[in-house]
Amino acid sequence: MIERLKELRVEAVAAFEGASSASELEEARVRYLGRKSELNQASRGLGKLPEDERRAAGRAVNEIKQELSALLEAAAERLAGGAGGGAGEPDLTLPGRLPWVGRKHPITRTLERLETIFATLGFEVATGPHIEDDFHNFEALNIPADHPARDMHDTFYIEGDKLLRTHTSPVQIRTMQSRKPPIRIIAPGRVYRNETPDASHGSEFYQLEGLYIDKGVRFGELMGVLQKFLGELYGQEVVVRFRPGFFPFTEPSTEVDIECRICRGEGCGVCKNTGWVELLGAGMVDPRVFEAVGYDPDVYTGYAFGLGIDRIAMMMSGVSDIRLYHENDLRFLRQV
Ligand code: FA5
Repeated sequence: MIERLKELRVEAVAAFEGASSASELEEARVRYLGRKSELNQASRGLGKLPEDERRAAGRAVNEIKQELSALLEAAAERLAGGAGGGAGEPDLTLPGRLPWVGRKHPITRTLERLETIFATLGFEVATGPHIEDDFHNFEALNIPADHPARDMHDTFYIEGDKLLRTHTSPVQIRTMQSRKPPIRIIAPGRVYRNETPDASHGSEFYQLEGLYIDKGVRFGELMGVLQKFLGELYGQEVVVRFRPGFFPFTEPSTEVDIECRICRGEGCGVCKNTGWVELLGAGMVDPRVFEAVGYDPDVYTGYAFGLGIDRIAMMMSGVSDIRLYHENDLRFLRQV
């Protein structure tokens, strides 16, 4: 009997190790370990053996059962790990796995779109530092110390007169200091305000500054350029509203709103139930700014504007919370 058990063991090992699919393995299991298998029958017949043979045969049966059970488990694992799951065959009906392709952040894409539109309108790109000084961020823009307008910019101060720029307007000053008119620039970049974030306010967000200085520039040109720009961005049917506004560095000044594209003017959390979203501030450069940079206000005039890029992006893709852009959650970023 021991001899037969040894033969059985060799056959079973070959069958388990050679199984190339789950069904083949199951067949081998039934044959060598199943209820009606030779091994099981030998196990049941042990009682009929003479005393001296019984013990040795019993040990051999148990050892073989244990070994074959372990081999069966290993073979099952091997087949499950292979192509096509447990079946051992690839499932050709499954959809292919697309490789993950990275892409630009929606704010970057919006920024590039804005740069393209303004390039066609003759604007070139200028940049400036994020760590600014009091002169460029405030003084030269006609916001002296203790001026109430400083309260509108909740500023992160660093040390001395250094601060994180609260808007992109200091790039106006740096550009005018380093060049002579005509100047026609846009200056996009990140700005910082110590504000409590909500659906439409971030404490870090992006602005794009525009500046055009030459002889004889008029307010009507500013309105025309902004209307053209918003039409290019949102489609010619966009509803634009120019509201009187105040900025110490422009006179006269205007705030420019568009009808809220999340609720189509009905009122929602993003537009604070007004139906309008403020996208930018603008106006004619104040003569005091020209004096601060050494331009003659009797010779030159110009306009400036500053818009919130995050808000532009929100209105373009119907995103209802500005904070989503800065949380780096790929589940959101893959959708917009
Ligand atoms: C300014 O920052 C002026 N420097 C803009 C300007 C430039 C006016 C040139 C005139 C001439 P204001 O604080 O309103 O203005 O911000 C401009 C735009 O930035 C707003 O219209 C809005 O779109 C966006 N913005 C302002 N605060 C936030 C914020 N906390 N989160 C997101 N966007 C904001």
